[in-house]
Amino acid sequence: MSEIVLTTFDWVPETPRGYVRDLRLRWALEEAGLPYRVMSVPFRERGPEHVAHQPFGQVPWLDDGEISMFESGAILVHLGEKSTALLSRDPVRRAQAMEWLFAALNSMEMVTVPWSFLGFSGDRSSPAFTKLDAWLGARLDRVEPILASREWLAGSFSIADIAMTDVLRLVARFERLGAHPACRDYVARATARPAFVKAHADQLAHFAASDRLPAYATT
Ligand SMILES: N[C@@H](CCC(=O)N[C@@H](CS)C(=O)NCC(=O)O)C(=O)O
Repeated sequence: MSEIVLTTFDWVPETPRGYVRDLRLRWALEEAGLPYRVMSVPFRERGPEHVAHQPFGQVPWLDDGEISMFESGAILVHLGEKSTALLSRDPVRRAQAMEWLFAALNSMEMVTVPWSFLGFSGDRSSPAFTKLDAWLGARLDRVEPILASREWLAGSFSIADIAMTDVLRLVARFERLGAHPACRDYVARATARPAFVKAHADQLAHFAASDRLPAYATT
């Protein structure tokens, strides 16, 4: 079996720590019990080698033998093919996991990312933020009864739950799940899983280890 190598930044500022998308893949790998190694690329200097693996100069990407893949959702599917702990072989469950994976990354994250960017920038009374917040609220209103009616999105825990939880975690960070208790409980349930706890702690330790590097020491 080829070695799985997950690449992320060597360092990021405090704010995104615990939320960088390599977390999704660490979490999946821990759930599946697949051995892997973590490699770093410089946060500041993103050279041609980096862009050859991730054309937007972002992270994460994953190497698995002759395969090198970027996009966390695509990598989750790749890992799902390796373990039934991540993706059922039952066609109905599998279809549910795929639709909810895409819903998390497309229907939800397409709203949560601009919403959080504007939220972090501070002006939450701007018309743009108000519109995005209403859009997010409408999406949450639809997901709420679904999460109230089932423990996991596709029968058993799957890659769809990793993606949806990670997307909703960012919303929870701004305390925006107050009116959506089923979403809040779902995030709490998923992030209590030992695989998430380890993945999260490992990411924090990974970035903290670079705080003393000369390139980042004064930041
Ligand atoms: N759609 C991509 C998004 C990747 C992404 O946004 N990565 C962030 C870290 S979580 C990043 O590299 N940000 C630095 C930048 O955009 O310059 C995925 O899911 O893999």
